[in-house]
Amino acid sequence: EYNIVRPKGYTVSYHANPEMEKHHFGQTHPMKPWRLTLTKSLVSSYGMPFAMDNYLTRAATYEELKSFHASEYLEYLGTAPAEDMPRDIDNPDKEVKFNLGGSDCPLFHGLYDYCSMSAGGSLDAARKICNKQSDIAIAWGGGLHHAKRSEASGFCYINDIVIAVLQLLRCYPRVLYIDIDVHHGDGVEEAFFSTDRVMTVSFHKYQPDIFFPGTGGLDDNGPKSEHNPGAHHAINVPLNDGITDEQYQYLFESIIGKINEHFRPSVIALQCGADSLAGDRLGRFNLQVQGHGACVEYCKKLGIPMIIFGGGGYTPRNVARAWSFETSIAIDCHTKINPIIPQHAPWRDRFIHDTLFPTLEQILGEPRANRNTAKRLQEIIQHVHDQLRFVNH
Ligand code: VJV
Ligand code: CA
Ligand code: ZN
Repeated sequence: EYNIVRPKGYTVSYHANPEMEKHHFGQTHPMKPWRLTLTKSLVSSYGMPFAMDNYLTRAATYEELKSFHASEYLEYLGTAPAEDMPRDIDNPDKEVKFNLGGSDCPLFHGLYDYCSMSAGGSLDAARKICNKQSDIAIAWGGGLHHAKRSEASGFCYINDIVIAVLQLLRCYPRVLYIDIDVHHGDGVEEAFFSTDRVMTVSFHKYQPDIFFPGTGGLDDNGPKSEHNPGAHHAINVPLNDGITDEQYQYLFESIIGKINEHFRPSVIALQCGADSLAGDRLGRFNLQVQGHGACVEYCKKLGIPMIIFGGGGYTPRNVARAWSFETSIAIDCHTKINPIIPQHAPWRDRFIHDTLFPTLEQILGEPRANRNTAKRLQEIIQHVHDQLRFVNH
Protein backbone atom coordinates (compact mmCIF):
# COMPACT_ATOMS: atom_id res chain seq x y z
CA GLU A 1 0.00 0.00 0.00
CA TYR A 2 2.77 2.45 0.94
CA ASN A 3 5.36 0.90 -1.38
CA ILE A 4 7.98 0.62 1.36
CA VAL A 5 10.95 -1.41 0.06
CA ARG A 6 14.52 -2.03 1.23
CA PRO A 7 16.85 0.81 0.24
CA LYS A 8 19.23 -0.04 -2.62
CA GLY A 9 22.92 -0.48 -1.85
CA TYR A 10 22.88 -0.13 1.94
CA THR A 11 21.39 -1.68 5.08
CA VAL A 12 19.42 -0.07 7.90
CA SER A 13 19.09 -1.85 11.26
CA TYR A 14 16.49 -1.04 13.94
CA HIS A 15 17.23 -1.90 17.58
CA ALA A 16 14.41 -1.97 20.15
CA ASN A 17 12.94 -3.96 23.03
CA PRO A 18 9.31 -3.54 24.10
CA GLU A 19 10.33 -4.56 27.66
CA MET A 20 12.26 -1.31 28.03
CA GLU A 21 9.18 0.71 27.17
CA LYS A 22 7.14 -0.66 30.08
CA HIS A 23 9.11 1.19 32.76
CA HIS A 24 7.73 4.23 34.57
CA PHE A 25 9.67 7.12 36.09
CA GLY A 26 6.57 8.07 38.13
CA GLN A 27 3.09 9.42 37.53
CA THR A 28 3.82 12.94 36.25
CA HIS A 29 7.52 12.65 35.43
CA PRO A 30 8.10 14.11 31.95
CA MET A 31 10.19 11.12 30.72
CA LYS A 32 7.76 8.53 29.36
CA PRO A 33 9.39 5.36 27.99
CA TRP A 34 5.96 4.62 26.48
CA ARG A 35 6.78 7.12 23.69
CA LEU A 36 9.01 4.35 22.27
CA THR A 37 5.98 2.07 21.95
CA LEU A 38 4.05 4.82 20.16
CA THR A 39 7.03 5.34 17.81
CA LYS A 40 7.40 1.64 17.03
CA SER A 41 3.68 1.32 16.38
CA LEU A 42 3.70 4.24 13.91
CA VAL A 43 6.84 2.92 12.19
CA SER A 44 5.08 -0.47 11.86
CA SER A 45 1.80 1.03 10.63
CA TYR A 46 3.73 2.48 7.70
CA GLY A 47 5.28 -0.93 6.96
CA MET A 48 8.82 0.36 7.53
CA PRO A 49 10.08 -2.80 9.32
CA PHE A 50 9.98 -4.57 5.91
CA ALA A 51 12.77 -2.27 4.73
CA MET A 52 15.11 -2.84 7.69
CA ASP A 53 16.86 -5.52 9.73
CA ASN A 54 14.99 -5.59 13.05
CA TYR A 55 16.79 -6.67 16.20
CA LEU A 56 15.42 -7.33 19.67
CA THR A 57 17.75 -5.42 21.97
CA ARG A 58 19.44 -7.31 24.81
CA ALA A 59 20.55 -5.81 28.11
CA ALA A 60 24.17 -4.63 28.19
CA THR A 61 26.29 -6.64 30.64
CA TYR A 62 27.87 -5.21 33.77
CA GLU A 63 31.29 -5.46 32.07
CA GLU A 64 30.02 -3.51 29.06
CA LEU A 65 28.62 -0.75 31.30
CA LYS A 66 31.99 -0.66 33.06
CA SER A 67 33.68 0.48 29.84
CA PHE A 68 32.54 3.97 30.92
CA HIS A 69 30.98 3.83 34.39
CA ALA A 70 32.66 3.36 37.79
CA SER A 71 31.93 0.00 39.48
CA GLU A 72 30.86 1.60 42.79
CA TYR A 73 28.22 3.57 40.88
CA LEU A 74 27.03 0.54 38.90
CA GLU A 75 26.88 -1.57 42.05
CA TYR A 76 24.69 0.97 43.76
CA LEU A 77 22.52 1.39 40.65
CA GLY A 78 21.99 -2.39 40.59
CA THR A 79 21.03 -2.69 44.26
CA ALA A 80 19.39 0.63 45.21
CA PRO A 81 15.88 0.01 46.53
CA ALA A 82 13.02 1.65 44.61
CA GLU A 83 11.61 4.81 46.18
CA ASP A 84 8.64 3.14 47.85
CA MET A 85 10.79 0.41 49.45
CA PRO A 86 12.27 0.46 52.97
CA ARG A 87 15.56 2.39 52.93
CA ASP A 88 18.94 1.42 54.33
CA ILE A 89 20.21 3.88 56.94
CA ASP A 90 23.64 4.28 55.22
CA ASN A 91 22.22 4.89 51.79
CA PRO A 92 21.17 8.55 51.86
CA ASP A 93 24.81 9.66 51.33
CA LYS A 94 25.21 7.34 48.37
CA GLU A 95 22.00 8.59 46.81
CA VAL A 96 23.25 12.15 47.18
CA LYS A 97 26.72 11.24 45.89
CA PHE A 98 25.35 9.54 42.79
CA ASN A 99 22.46 12.02 42.33
CA LEU A 100 19.92 9.19 42.54
CA GLY A 101 16.45 9.44 44.02
CA GLY A 102 15.71 13.12 43.40
CA SER A 103 12.82 14.23 41.20
CA ASP A 104 14.90 14.24 37.97
CA CYS A 105 16.49 10.79 38.48
CA PRO A 106 14.09 8.78 40.67
CA LEU A 107 14.80 5.22 41.81
CA PHE A 108 11.94 3.33 40.14
CA HIS A 109 11.20 -0.40 39.89
CA GLY A 110 13.29 -2.14 37.22
CA LEU A 111 15.63 0.87 36.86
CA TYR A 112 18.71 -1.28 36.23
CA ASP A 113 16.91 -3.34 33.55
CA TYR A 114 15.72 -0.16 31.85
CA CYS A 115 19.22 1.36 31.82
CA SER A 116 21.03 -1.77 30.71
CA MET A 117 18.52 -2.32 27.88
CA SER A 118 18.94 1.25 26.67
CA ALA A 119 22.73 0.75 26.60
CA GLY A 120 22.34 -2.74 25.06
CA GLY A 121 20.43 -1.29 22.10
CA SER A 122 23.01 1.41 21.46
CA LEU A 123 25.88 -1.05 21.80
CA ASP A 124 24.22 -3.57 19.45
CA ALA A 125 23.80 -0.71 16.96
CA ALA A 126 27.52 0.19 17.26
CA ARG A 127 28.56 -3.45 16.77
CA LYS A 128 26.43 -3.78 13.60
CA ILE A 129 28.15 -0.66 12.21
CA CYS A 130 31.62 -2.00 13.18
CA ASN A 131 30.91 -5.37 11.53
CA LYS A 132 29.66 -3.60 8.40
CA GLN A 133 26.37 -5.48 8.79
CA SER A 134 24.58 -2.15 8.93
CA ASP A 135 25.18 1.27 7.37
CA ILE A 136 22.59 3.16 9.42
CA ALA A 137 21.71 1.71 12.83
CA ILE A 138 18.72 3.14 14.72
CA ALA A 139 18.45 2.95 18.55
CA TRP A 140 15.58 5.21 19.66
CA GLY A 141 15.87 3.83 23.23
CA GLY A 142 19.32 5.39 23.61
CA GLY A 143 20.60 8.96 23.54
CA LEU A 144 20.86 9.50 27.30
CA HIS A 145 23.57 12.14 27.00
CA HIS A 146 23.74 13.62 30.56
CA ALA A 147 24.91 10.54 32.53
CA LYS A 148 28.44 10.85 33.99
CA ARG A 149 30.99 8.16 34.96
CA SER A 150 29.68 8.00 38.55
CA GLU A 151 26.60 10.18 38.51
CA ALA A 152 23.05 10.20 37.19
CA SER A 153 21.87 13.50 35.73
CA GLY A 154 18.82 14.90 33.92
CA PHE A 155 16.76 11.66 33.54
CA CYS A 156 19.95 9.80 32.43
CA TYR A 157 21.61 7.06 34.51
CA ILE A 158 23.78 5.19 32.01
CA ASN A 159 25.46 6.99 29.13
CA ASP A 160 24.66 4.57 26.31
CA ILE A 161 26.15 7.03 23.78
CA VAL A 162 29.59 7.07 25.39
CA ILE A 163 29.53 3.26 25.60
CA ALA A 164 28.56 2.98 21.91
CA VAL A 165 31.18 5.54 20.80
CA LEU A 166 33.89 3.66 22.76
CA GLN A 167 32.89 0.58 20.74
CA LEU A 168 33.08 2.57 17.45
CA LEU A 169 36.58 3.79 18.40
CA ARG A 170 37.75 0.16 18.33
CA CYS A 171 37.10 0.00 14.58
CA TYR A 172 37.13 3.59 13.31
CA PRO A 173 39.75 6.33 13.68
CA ARG A 174 37.38 9.30 14.13
CA VAL A 175 33.82 9.66 15.43
CA LEU A 176 31.68 12.78 14.95
CA TYR A 177 29.03 13.10 17.66
CA ILE A 178 26.11 15.42 16.80
CA ASP A 179 23.40 16.28 19.35
CA ILE A 180 20.14 18.02 18.32
CA ASP A 181 18.37 17.51 21.67
CA VAL A 182 17.26 20.91 23.09
CA HIS A 183 19.61 20.28 26.05
CA HIS A 184 23.43 20.42 26.02
CA GLY A 185 25.06 16.99 25.55
CA ASP A 186 27.35 17.57 28.55
CA GLY A 187 28.03 13.94 29.55
CA VAL A 188 29.24 12.92 26.09
CA GLU A 189 31.26 16.13 25.68
CA GLU A 190 33.01 15.63 29.03
CA ALA A 191 33.77 11.94 28.40
CA PHE A 192 35.74 12.81 25.24
CA PHE A 193 37.27 16.11 26.40
CA SER A 194 40.83 14.81 26.12
CA THR A 195 40.82 12.99 22.77
CA ASP A 196 41.05 14.32 19.21
CA ARG A 197 39.44 11.12 17.88
CA VAL A 198 35.96 12.28 18.86
CA MET A 199 34.50 15.65 17.98
CA THR A 200 31.31 16.53 19.84
CA VAL A 201 28.81 19.11 18.52
CA SER A 202 25.70 20.08 20.46
CA PHE A 203 22.94 22.45 19.39
CA HIS A 204 20.88 23.53 22.43
CA LYS A 205 19.01 26.18 24.29
CA TYR A 206 21.53 28.05 26.41
CA GLN A 207 20.57 30.20 29.37
CA PRO A 208 22.73 29.43 32.42
CA ASP A 209 20.87 29.29 35.77
CA ILE A 210 17.56 29.02 33.95
CA PHE A 211 17.83 26.15 31.48
CA PHE A 212 19.33 22.73 32.26
CA PRO A 213 22.23 21.86 32.44
CA GLY A 214 23.60 25.41 32.06
CA THR A 215 26.82 24.43 30.23
CA GLY A 216 27.68 24.59 26.51
CA GLY A 217 28.50 28.25 25.83
CA LEU A 218 29.95 29.27 22.48
CA ASP A 219 33.47 29.55 23.95
CA ASP A 220 33.41 26.13 25.62
CA ASN A 221 35.54 24.13 23.18
CA GLY A 222 37.30 21.67 25.46
CA PRO A 223 39.96 22.34 28.10
CA LYS A 224 42.76 24.34 26.47
CA SER A 225 45.52 22.92 28.64
CA GLU A 226 48.93 22.77 27.02
CA HIS A 227 49.05 19.19 25.81
CA ASN A 228 45.38 18.37 25.45
CA PRO A 229 44.81 16.85 21.99
CA GLY A 230 41.06 17.22 22.66
CA ALA A 231 41.21 21.02 22.75
CA HIS A 232 38.99 22.58 20.04
CA HIS A 233 37.16 19.24 19.60
CA ALA A 234 34.04 20.28 21.52
CA ILE A 235 31.73 22.52 19.50
CA ASN A 236 28.75 24.23 21.11
CA VAL A 237 25.89 26.01 19.38
CA PRO A 238 23.99 27.94 22.08
CA LEU A 239 20.55 29.10 20.93
CA ASN A 240 17.65 31.15 22.23
CA ASP A 241 13.92 30.39 22.40
CA GLY A 242 11.84 29.99 19.27
CA ILE A 243 14.40 29.02 16.60
CA THR A 244 12.70 28.03 13.32
CA ASP A 245 13.29 25.19 10.84
CA GLU A 246 14.83 27.60 8.33
CA GLN A 247 17.40 29.08 10.74
CA TYR A 248 18.22 25.73 12.32
CA GLN A 249 18.77 24.04 8.97
CA TYR A 250 21.00 26.89 7.80
CA LEU A 251 23.12 26.67 10.97
CA PHE A 252 23.22 22.88 10.98
CA GLU A 253 24.32 22.58 7.35
CA SER A 254 26.94 25.37 7.56
CA ILE A 255 28.43 23.94 10.74
CA ILE A 256 28.27 20.22 10.02
CA GLY A 257 29.45 20.77 6.42
CA LYS A 258 32.55 22.64 7.62
CA ILE A 259 33.22 20.08 10.38
CA ASN A 260 32.97 17.26 7.85
CA GLU A 261 35.64 18.94 5.68
CA HIS A 262 38.07 19.58 8.53
CA PHE A 263 37.54 16.62 10.87
CA ARG A 264 36.73 14.02 8.15
CA PRO A 265 34.82 11.64 10.46
CA SER A 266 34.83 7.91 9.68
CA VAL A 267 31.47 7.43 11.40
CA ILE A 268 28.68 9.68 12.76
CA ALA A 269 26.78 9.26 16.04
CA LEU A 270 23.62 11.41 15.87
CA GLN A 271 21.52 12.06 18.98
CA CYS A 272 18.02 13.05 17.82
CA GLY A 273 16.39 14.29 21.03
CA ALA A 274 12.87 15.31 20.00
CA ASP A 275 12.48 17.94 22.74
CA SER A 276 13.81 20.47 20.21
CA LEU A 277 10.40 20.25 18.45
CA ALA A 278 7.75 22.95 18.82
CA GLY A 279 5.17 22.09 21.45
CA ASP A 280 7.51 19.97 23.56
CA ARG A 281 6.63 19.97 27.26
CA LEU A 282 10.20 20.94 28.26
CA GLY A 283 11.55 22.47 25.03
CA ARG A 284 11.60 26.07 23.81
CA PHE A 285 12.18 25.83 20.06
CA ASN A 286 9.81 26.15 17.06
CA LEU A 287 11.18 23.21 15.06
CA GLN A 288 8.80 21.10 13.02
CA VAL A 289 9.12 17.44 12.08
CA GLN A 290 10.49 18.54 8.67
CA GLY A 291 13.29 20.71 10.10
CA HIS A 292 14.30 18.12 12.70
CA GLY A 293 14.31 15.44 9.99
CA ALA A 294 16.37 17.64 7.65
CA CYS A 295 19.33 17.20 10.06
CA VAL A 296 19.09 13.42 9.67
CA GLU A 297 18.79 13.72 5.89
CA TYR A 298 21.84 16.02 5.69
CA CYS A 299 23.96 13.58 7.74
CA LYS A 300 22.78 10.63 5.67
CA LYS A 301 23.81 12.40 2.45
CA LEU A 302 27.40 12.67 3.71
CA GLY A 303 27.54 8.93 2.94
CA ILE A 304 29.30 7.95 6.18
CA PRO A 305 28.10 5.07 8.40
CA MET A 306 25.82 6.39 11.12
CA ILE A 307 24.17 5.46 14.43
CA ILE A 308 20.97 7.33 15.22
CA PHE A 309 19.97 7.59 18.90
CA GLY A 310 16.83 8.95 20.54
CA GLY A 311 17.12 11.18 23.62
CA GLY A 312 14.72 13.73 25.08
CA GLY A 313 11.17 14.27 23.81
CA TYR A 314 8.31 14.96 26.22
CA THR A 315 5.23 15.29 24.03
CA PRO A 316 4.91 11.62 22.95
CA ARG A 317 2.78 12.21 19.82
CA ASN A 318 5.41 14.59 18.41
CA VAL A 319 8.27 12.28 19.39
CA ALA A 320 6.59 9.43 17.50
CA ARG A 321 6.03 11.65 14.44
CA ALA A 322 9.64 12.86 14.31
CA TRP A 323 11.29 9.49 14.94
CA SER A 324 8.98 7.74 12.44
CA PHE A 325 9.72 10.35 9.78
CA GLU A 326 13.45 10.02 10.54
CA THR A 327 13.22 6.23 10.23
CA SER A 328 11.65 6.80 6.79
CA ILE A 329 14.57 9.09 5.87
CA ALA A 330 17.04 6.37 6.89
CA ILE A 331 15.35 3.85 4.57
CA ASP A 332 14.89 6.52 1.90
CA CYS A 333 11.11 6.37 1.62
CA HIS A 334 10.39 9.79 3.14
CA THR A 335 9.40 11.30 -0.19
CA LYS A 336 6.90 8.49 -0.86
CA ILE A 337 5.37 8.31 2.60
CA ASN A 338 1.69 9.27 3.03
CA PRO A 339 1.57 12.26 5.39
CA ILE A 340 -1.83 11.11 6.67
CA ILE A 341 -1.34 8.81 9.65
CA PRO A 342 -2.54 5.34 8.53
CA GLN A 343 -6.19 4.56 9.34
CA HIS A 344 -5.18 1.30 11.04
CA ALA A 345 -2.49 2.87 13.28
CA PRO A 346 -3.08 1.97 16.93
CA TRP A 347 -3.60 4.98 19.20
CA ARG A 348 -4.40 7.05 16.10
CA ASP A 349 -6.52 9.40 18.24
CA ARG A 350 -3.46 10.20 20.39
CA PHE A 351 -1.99 12.18 17.52
CA ILE A 352 -4.89 14.72 17.66
CA HIS A 353 -4.12 15.92 14.12
CA ASP A 354 -4.09 13.08 11.60
CA THR A 355 -0.92 14.23 9.84
CA LEU A 356 2.80 13.49 10.31
CA PHE A 357 3.47 17.19 9.67
CA PRO A 358 1.20 19.40 11.76
CA THR A 359 1.61 23.16 11.20
CA LEU A 360 2.99 25.42 13.94
CA GLU A 361 -0.54 26.75 14.44
CA GLN A 362 -1.85 23.20 14.92
CA ILE A 363 0.93 22.40 17.40
CA LEU A 364 1.08 25.59 19.42
CA GLY A 365 -2.04 27.66 18.86
CA GLU A 366 0.06 30.78 18.71
CA PRO A 367 3.77 30.50 17.92
CA ARG A 368 6.55 31.13 20.46
CA ALA A 369 8.52 34.34 19.80
CA ASN A 370 11.80 33.75 17.97
CA ARG A 371 14.69 35.26 19.97
CA ASN A 372 17.46 34.30 17.51
CA THR A 373 18.75 37.16 15.34
CA ALA A 374 20.46 36.71 11.96
CA LYS A 375 23.48 38.57 13.35
CA ARG A 376 23.86 36.10 16.21
CA LEU A 377 23.68 33.11 13.85
CA GLN A 378 26.53 34.62 11.81
CA GLU A 379 28.62 35.10 14.98
CA ILE A 380 28.11 31.44 15.87
CA ILE A 381 29.12 30.26 12.40
CA GLN A 382 32.19 32.52 12.46
CA HIS A 383 33.26 31.21 15.87
CA VAL A 384 32.92 27.59 14.77
CA HIS A 385 34.94 28.27 11.62
CA ASP A 386 37.67 29.87 13.78
CA GLN A 387 37.79 26.78 16.03
CA LEU A 388 38.10 24.48 13.03
CA ARG A 389 41.33 26.16 11.88
CA PHE A 390 42.93 24.23 14.77
CA VAL A 391 41.49 20.94 13.50
CA ASN A 392 42.96 19.13 10.51
CA HIS A 393 42.92 15.42 9.98
O1 VJV B 1 16.31 21.74 35.63
C1 VJV B 1 16.56 20.68 36.19
C2 VJV B 1 17.02 20.62 37.65
C3 VJV B 1 16.13 21.11 38.64
C4 VJV B 1 15.96 20.32 39.92
C5 VJV B 1 14.79 19.33 39.80
N1 VJV B 1 13.52 20.03 39.46
C6 VJV B 1 12.41 19.09 39.30
C7 VJV B 1 13.68 20.78 38.19
C8 VJV B 1 14.83 21.79 38.31
C9 VJV B 1 17.37 21.82 38.40
N2 VJV B 1 16.42 19.51 35.56
C10 VJV B 1 15.95 19.40 34.22
C11 VJV B 1 16.47 18.12 33.60
C12 VJV B 1 16.19 18.01 32.14
C13 VJV B 1 16.71 16.70 31.58
C14 VJV B 1 16.62 16.59 30.08
C15 VJV B 1 17.06 15.25 29.60
C16 VJV B 1 17.35 15.19 28.10
O2 VJV B 1 16.20 15.50 27.36
O3 VJV B 1 18.34 16.10 27.70
C17 VJV B 1 17.86 13.80 27.67
C18 VJV B 1 16.96 12.67 27.94
C19 VJV B 1 14.46 19.43 34.22
N3 VJV B 1 13.71 20.18 33.41
C20 VJV B 1 12.42 19.91 33.71
C21 VJV B 1 12.42 18.99 34.75
N4 VJV B 1 13.69 18.71 35.04
C22 VJV B 1 11.25 18.40 35.39
C23 VJV B 1 11.41 17.28 36.17
C24 VJV B 1 10.31 16.70 36.81
C25 VJV B 1 9.03 17.26 36.63
C26 VJV B 1 8.90 18.40 35.84
C27 VJV B 1 10.01 18.98 35.23
C28 VJV B 1 10.44 15.55 37.60
C29 VJV B 1 9.32 15.01 38.20
C30 VJV B 1 8.08 15.59 37.99
N5 VJV B 1 7.94 16.69 37.22
C31 VJV B 1 6.85 15.00 38.61
CA1 CA C 1 21.85 19.30 22.13
ZN1 ZN D 1 16.69 17.09 26.26
